Amino acid sequence: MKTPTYPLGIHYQFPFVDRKERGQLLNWLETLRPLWEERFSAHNPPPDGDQHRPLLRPVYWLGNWQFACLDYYHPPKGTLHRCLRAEPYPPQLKQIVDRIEFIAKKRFPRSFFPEKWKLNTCLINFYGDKLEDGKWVDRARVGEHKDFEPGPVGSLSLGERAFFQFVQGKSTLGDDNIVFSQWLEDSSLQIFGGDKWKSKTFHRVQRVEDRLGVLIGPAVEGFRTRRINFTFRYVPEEHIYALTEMPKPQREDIQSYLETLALHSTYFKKLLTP
Ligand SMILES: O=C(O)CCC(=O)C(=O)O
Repeated sequence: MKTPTYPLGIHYQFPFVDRKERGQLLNWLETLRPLWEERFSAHNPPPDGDQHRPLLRPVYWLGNWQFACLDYYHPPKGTLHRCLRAEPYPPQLKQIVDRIEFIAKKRFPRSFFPEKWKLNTCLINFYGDKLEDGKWVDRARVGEHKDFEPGPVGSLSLGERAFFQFVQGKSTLGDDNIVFSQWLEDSSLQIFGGDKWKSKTFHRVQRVEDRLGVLIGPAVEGFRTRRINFTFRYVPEEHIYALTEMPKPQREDIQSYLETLALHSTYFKKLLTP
């Protein structure tokens, strides 16, 4: 594939982090214990035709944690008790996020930014193979979806490169619905914003290459990680809740996740300490 020219609303930079920063991030990532979340829960059971199932990959959130079983952040209607205040960015990531905000503001028109926009939320996705019934199965992809947090989203990739696409609608028309495709390389930055890329199209990760044969990231039982992606987003502060502000059903649904996180994170340990 030729190097694409990037349309307004998509910025791509490779490399974005240098070897030293990459190394620091990978060292810090080793200290995390990502979670295998279930999509649904006792108080939020699967709708008709769906079933209880784990997510395709382990995840970790910073800034606020959007648990799958609380249905993620979905304005304008789904904003209440969806986002639990979580760990702040570590210093090595904070600096990188400041740079991404600066670049986004330089590259994109003001109309792309909601008031008070800042990248205060980060989803870390771990891509790789999952051990299923004794076999390693490639689970390194994400289906079409939108990131509903308002304003531009910044995406930093580490590890094997990923084939990323924006598509129009969840169509079964083969390739007809593809609007823009690109590879996201190791250490690259992608930022996308504006109506076309945030609202009018979906995005997905079609596949992650397996060329280097190198595993990265923290140990996760039954999983081999070959790519790690950080997406930085904005959630208005008034939509981020402390644990004490969460109603009982939501607290019950996430309690076991918090206990698991508390085994390795001082932030979550403190949160659960009366
Ligand atoms: O892994 C990526 O490059 C994209 C991840 C993504 O689409 C998301 O976190 O919403």
